[in-house]
Amino acid sequence: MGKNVTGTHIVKGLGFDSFGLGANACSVDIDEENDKILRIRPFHFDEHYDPEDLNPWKIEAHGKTFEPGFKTLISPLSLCYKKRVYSKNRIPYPLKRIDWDPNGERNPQNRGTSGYVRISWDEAAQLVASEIKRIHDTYGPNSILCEYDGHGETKIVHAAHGCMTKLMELCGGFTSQARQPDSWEGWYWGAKHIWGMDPLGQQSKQSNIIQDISENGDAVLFWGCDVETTPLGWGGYMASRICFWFTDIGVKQIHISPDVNYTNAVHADKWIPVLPNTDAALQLAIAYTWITEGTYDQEYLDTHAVGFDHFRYYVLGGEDGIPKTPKWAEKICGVPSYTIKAFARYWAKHAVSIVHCNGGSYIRSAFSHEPARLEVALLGMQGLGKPGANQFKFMEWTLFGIPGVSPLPPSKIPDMGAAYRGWVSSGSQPSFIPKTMIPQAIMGEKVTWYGHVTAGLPREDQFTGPFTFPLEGDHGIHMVWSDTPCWETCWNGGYHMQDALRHENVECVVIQHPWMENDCFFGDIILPSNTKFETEDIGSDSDSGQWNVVLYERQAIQPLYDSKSDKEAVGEVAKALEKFGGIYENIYERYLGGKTDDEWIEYGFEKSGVPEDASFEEFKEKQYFAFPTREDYREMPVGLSKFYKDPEKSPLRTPTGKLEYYSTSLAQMWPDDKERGPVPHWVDESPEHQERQYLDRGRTYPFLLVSNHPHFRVHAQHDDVTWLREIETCKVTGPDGYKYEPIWVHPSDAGKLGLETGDIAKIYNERGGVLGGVIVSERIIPGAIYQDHGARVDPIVMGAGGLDRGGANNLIAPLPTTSKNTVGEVTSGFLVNIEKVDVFQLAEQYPEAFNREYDPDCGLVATARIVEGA
Ligand SMILES: Nc1nc2c(c(=O)[nH]1)N[C@H]1C(S)=C(S)[C@@H](COP(=O)(O)OP(=O)(O)OC[C@H]3O[C@@H](n4cnc5c(=O)[nH]c(N)nc54)[C@H](O)[C@@H]3O)O[C@H]1N2
Ligand SMILES: Nc1nc2c(c(=O)[nH]1)N[C@H]1C(S)=C(S)[C@@H](COP(=O)(O)OP(=O)(O)OC[C@H]3O[C@@H](n4cnc5c(=O)[nH]c(N)nc54)[C@H](O)[C@@H]3O)O[C@H]1N2
Ligand SMILES: [Mo]
Repeated sequence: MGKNVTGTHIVKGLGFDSFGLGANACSVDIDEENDKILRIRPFHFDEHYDPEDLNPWKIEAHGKTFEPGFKTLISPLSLCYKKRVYSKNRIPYPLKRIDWDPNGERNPQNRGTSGYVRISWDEAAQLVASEIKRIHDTYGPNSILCEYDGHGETKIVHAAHGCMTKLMELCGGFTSQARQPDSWEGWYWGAKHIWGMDPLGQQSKQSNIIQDISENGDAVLFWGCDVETTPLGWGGYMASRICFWFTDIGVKQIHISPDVNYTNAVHADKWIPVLPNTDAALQLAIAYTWITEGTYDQEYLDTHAVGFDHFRYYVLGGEDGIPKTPKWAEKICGVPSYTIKAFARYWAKHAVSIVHCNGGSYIRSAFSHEPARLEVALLGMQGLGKPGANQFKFMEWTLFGIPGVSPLPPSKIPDMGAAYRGWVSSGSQPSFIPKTMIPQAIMGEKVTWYGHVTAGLPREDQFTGPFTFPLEGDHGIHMVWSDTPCWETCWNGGYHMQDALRHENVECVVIQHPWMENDCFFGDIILPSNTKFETEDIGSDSDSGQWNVVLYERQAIQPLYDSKSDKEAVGEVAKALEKFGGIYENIYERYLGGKTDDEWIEYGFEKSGVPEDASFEEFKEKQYFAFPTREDYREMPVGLSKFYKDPEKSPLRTPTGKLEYYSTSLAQMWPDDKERGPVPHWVDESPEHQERQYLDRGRTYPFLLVSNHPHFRVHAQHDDVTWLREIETCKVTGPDGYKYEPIWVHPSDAGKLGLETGDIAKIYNERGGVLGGVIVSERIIPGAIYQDHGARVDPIVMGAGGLDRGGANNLIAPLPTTSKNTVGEVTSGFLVNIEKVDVFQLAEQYPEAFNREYDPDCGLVATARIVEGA
């Protein structure tokens, strides 16, 4: 015991949280000296526990054994995090926009360009409180939009997001920005109608699937899946270890994606390049091959499915006269017909499981419900649930706290909900707006949609509505309060959000954030919040599948500059509200919930699932509590094996309890929907989306942009981390010394376009353009262009038709949602063109943008925006 760690260290959970539940897989030990973070290193589960007492699980197959390790397999993003803490882009103190005068001219049109002056916390809190009171009196509480969902540091008592909603609820309500099931839009809107759930891991059990594949599987199909990138913040490198294990025991790994991502470069036995968001065509051609060659499991479908005849009719061309042959698919998806046939035949003969992290960026493309449904359709045709043939997810294994959701043997999942101080569920507010429709709603458009648009709700929820914003008698949005200021960088049609935030409807924008980036530039009042290193908290580590622990997270350093935690920042506003009396009376105490931080931590520990006799004092001393693996883990049913064995006794959550190749509920609800009909289809276009290369628009914008989750960032986070920016492929240094966001272009396209590695180019469509630095590479399929999602906005021209230097390509993503009756985001797999630019000429044309203070090591710096009081 204690063999790996010496000296003092502070334990922190350092993953990237989805819903404030604090789960992560990247706990770290921090060495601190003289109030400085010296280094961040892996955390050792066995520091205070004997490994044998923790009952290590084992996976055994082909004479080999796979076991958990005893230190966290943390990602570079976490190892580098001290550079984020000490970033030159930290907001040092409360700020007010220089030309925003609450008693005079508010100049909304200048948001994004104006400078800021330093103010005191007291003044900042008074300003926010007065604005809340004024908006309440003039328009009512629903005129305040709270943007509070999103990823954040894994904080519990000092919640990264949503503290303001606790306060606003006490003030009579607010309009909530509803969390999308963004990560797996296509699954949510599509797969649910064929098998009753999102991807398998999300709602149902996937226990023991790795054991099952190891014993019975021939191949794992990575369909748009980069386990060396996207599980890092959630599952650490466990997924990577599992890929090496598969190689070790001879389980083949087949990858389908437009790019050579960080996983197929290392682990793939076979890579099948496909054009972005054309997977549905490829899937239909696989179904065609199986149907015409008689190599699918009709007996299984007879007992486990309904409506297969409708599907077969469509695939064979009965409905539209177009048989979905491999030749037909080849022209759309770029995969040669012989490859499609060979692949379909291999699959039919072998036990194949499909793995996702969250689905691949095409799951967030136009009509994404179709490829998601088609994947389940294919799995069903090969006897879904039989040994070696399941689907599983490689990350967020404990997201909804469902036992058995991890494909690895689980222990008890700690529950951090009791101590959690942020986030009021978006569904709890009568006035809410899907995140994808925020810009239009702010600009005064009446928006309508179906469903509560939050992950985890049952299928039927998609049929509730229509919902509308604004509610009858309400007055639209007049104030925005955001603790997640990266909408323009992370969502659909970002340039419209720039227009919305500068719209005259919006009288006040309050931002609460540690770093000066993205939507922060549009704030009128900016409250500097801080990182989890600067506060004391409780947390958990449970997503790696190794060990589940509850963490006592001591404060590592004093708050930097004049910052406060999000909880404390909102607390300041609560105090300032009290002077107005009435509903605001005693509101600070009520906001705190009757406990000090310490008491919340203790309460959280007691309610987390630890045994009743576990001592809080011992927990504080050891800094963690570890749960042993559950004794009965080998008995837990594998994935959908129970459904496979007896669909009557273990039905799916569809209306018939079976796989629905024809969805009667979709047919009844929306008989005229051509985009998401009862049977999954290939969809060419819709009035909102013409994103196919072979359509007219494809002549003007001939390339499909792939915008994956960034390897070197978590969405909008970490773009300022100096150590990551040093990596050669992380940024491309332009002739002007600016570090541009990389764009991958295939050599054959680059030749035609006259582009070379190191050139600066503009990716554009009618919605505007973003710059980037070219890397000519065979890592991307010809006809597609690749640029990561999430680079920081650095505006040259703002608003629709604008231009951005930072390379935040969500600015030019389509604003319309997935399809007619679904409101998912469309942020990847859309059409663009690309051309080389001369940055010196642009600098002459736009001196203000090109002369902004800038440090190539960090990128944008906070002081660039501060005009007085620095
Ligand atoms: N092009 C493209 N776009 C996409 C996707 C894609 O595949 N391609 N994927 C989509 C998906 S799946 C998702 S989940 C979304 C993610 O979209 P978001 O969840 O909106 O993005 P994050 O960058 O994770 O955002 C969180 C924000 O919270 C801030 N933050 C972190 N910790 C704290 C804290 O303690 N306090 C405060 N106040 N702020 C904090 C971060 O700095 C950041 O600004 O993006 C979507 N957008
Ligand atoms: N480092 C890092 N990790 C993250 C995040 C991050 O921002 N950075 N974000 C987290 C979040 S919120 C989520 S939701 C998950 C997302 O996890 P995923 O949805 O799995 O991630 P993506 O990067 O969108 O896509 C994964 C892979 O899909 C492939 N792909 C892209 N387009 C297509 C296509 O049209 N067809 C096919 N077949 N394949 C395609 C690409 O090879 C890409 O590498 O990641 C999480 N982890
Ligand atoms: Mo996500």
